[in-house]
Amino acid sequence: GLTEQEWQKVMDIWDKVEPDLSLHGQEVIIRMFQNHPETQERFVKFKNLKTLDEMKNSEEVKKHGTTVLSALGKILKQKGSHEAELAPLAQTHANKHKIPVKYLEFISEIIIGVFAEKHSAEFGADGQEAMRKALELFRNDMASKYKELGF
Ligand code: 89R
Repeated sequence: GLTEQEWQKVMDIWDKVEPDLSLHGQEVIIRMFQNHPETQERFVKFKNLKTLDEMKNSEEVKKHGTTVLSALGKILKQKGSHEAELAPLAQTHANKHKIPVKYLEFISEIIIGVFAEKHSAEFGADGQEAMRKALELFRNDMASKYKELGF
């Protein structure tokens, strides 16, 4: 797990991100599609987006980015006691969307990269390390749920 101090660092960065979730979310989703095109294939609603411009102009991408980051924010705020949040998410991402843990690794690094770029002053090496640990915990617990679900 994380120390109270590490959770505090995670919450500090989240305070910076939260006022503009849609901008951060849009950036995360687009970068995930650009760096790992196989992730885009999982989205019926985004398969048709071909160019970077199409992605940037898509209100749906923005909306989904907000959905993803608000869900992630809710999870992080539980500081590891996220069973109630993770169960339904693992269910849909394993059974319905078929998202391997490997993809969760991709998006974790992208999230850290985007936040670090946008908030370099507040998000130093120790903050990044704390966020990395929090996202690792999230992934490990998702992986256990995936296993229970036979995915
Ligand atoms: C949240 C990662 C990821 C992460 C959600 C997160 C409800 C593919 C988070 C639901 C939430 C909330 C929803 C909506 C959702 O057609 O509308 O559980 N994701 C939906 O369905 C990822 C990654 C991929 C991925 C999909 C697809 C849908 C979906 C497809 C359906 C969209 C539709 C990257 C590994 C926050 C907790 C490829 C994470 F934390 F990892 F960033 N999703 N999802 N997601 Fe999610």
